[in-house]
Amino acid sequence: MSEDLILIERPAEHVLLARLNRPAARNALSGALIARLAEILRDASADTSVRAVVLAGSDKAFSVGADIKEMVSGGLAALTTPSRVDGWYAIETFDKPIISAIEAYSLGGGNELAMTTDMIVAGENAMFGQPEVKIGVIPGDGGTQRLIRAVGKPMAMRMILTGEFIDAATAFTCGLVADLVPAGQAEARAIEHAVAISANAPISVRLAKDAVLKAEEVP
Ligand code: CO8
Repeated sequence: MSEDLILIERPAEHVLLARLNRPAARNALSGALIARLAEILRDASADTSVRAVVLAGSDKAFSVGADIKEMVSGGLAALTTPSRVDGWYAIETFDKPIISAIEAYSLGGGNELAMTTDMIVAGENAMFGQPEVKIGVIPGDGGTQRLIRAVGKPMAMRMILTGEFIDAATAFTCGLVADLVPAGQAEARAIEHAVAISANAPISVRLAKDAVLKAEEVP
C-alpha cells in the first residue's frame, strides 16, 4: 500500500496532521485511500503522544467523494468490500478528537468523511455537496444520517435531493461548519484548535467526545 496516498506531519507536539494526497483525482476516496486512513487512525489511537488529529486535503479539494472510476470498473460492490466497510468503521469509531480542514470541494463521500470528524473548519472558498443523485446513487457513507443531524431536515433535503453545492458561508450559517476562516487558512486554524484541545486533560477530552457522539444516538 502506498504511503503517499496520505501525507503525515506532526505540526505540534501532540497533533498529527493527515493530508489526503491524490491530487490528480481531487482526493477521491479509493478503497486504498480509505484503508490507509483507517490504518493511520488505528495507529494514532494507540499512540499516546497523539492527542488530536487534523484531516486536510489540498487547495483544489478536501475530497470529491467516492472514486467514480473505481465504481465504474468495480460496480457498487467496490464500495462494499469488507476492507472498505472495515476502514469506514475504524474512521467512524476513532476515539480521539479529529478536525477536518476544508478548502475547495467537500463532496459526496468526501463530505461524509468530513462529517465523521468532530468539527469542520472551512476556508471561505469551500463548497459542500451531496451530488450522488446526479450520478444515479445516493449518499452511502452516512450522509443521510449525519447531514440531517448537522443541518436539519430542510437543508439536508435541499442538498441531498438537488445535489447542488452550498458555499462555506451557508454551511457555516446552517451548522455544518464549526469555524469559517479566510481562504487558505483552514489547515492552520484546525491545527490551532487541535493544539488547544491537546492542552486539555486527555481522558476528559476522550470521554467528552464519546458522550457527545452517544447523545446523537439516544433520545
Ligand atoms: N472520482 C474519481 N475521479 C474524480 C472524481 C471522483 N469522485 N471527481 C473528479 N475526479 C477526477 C476527474 O475525473 C479528473 O480526472 P482526469 O483529469 O483524469 O479526467 C480530475 O479528478 C479533475 O477533475 P475536474 O477536471 O472535474 O476538476 P475540478 O477541480 O474542476 O472538479 C468537480 C470539479 C465539481 C469536483 C467535478 O470533478 C465533479 O463533479 N466530480 C464528481 C463529484 C461527485 O459526483 N462526487 C460524488 C461521488 S459518489 C459518492 O461519493 C458516494 C457514492 C455512494 C454510493 C452508495 C450507494 C448505496
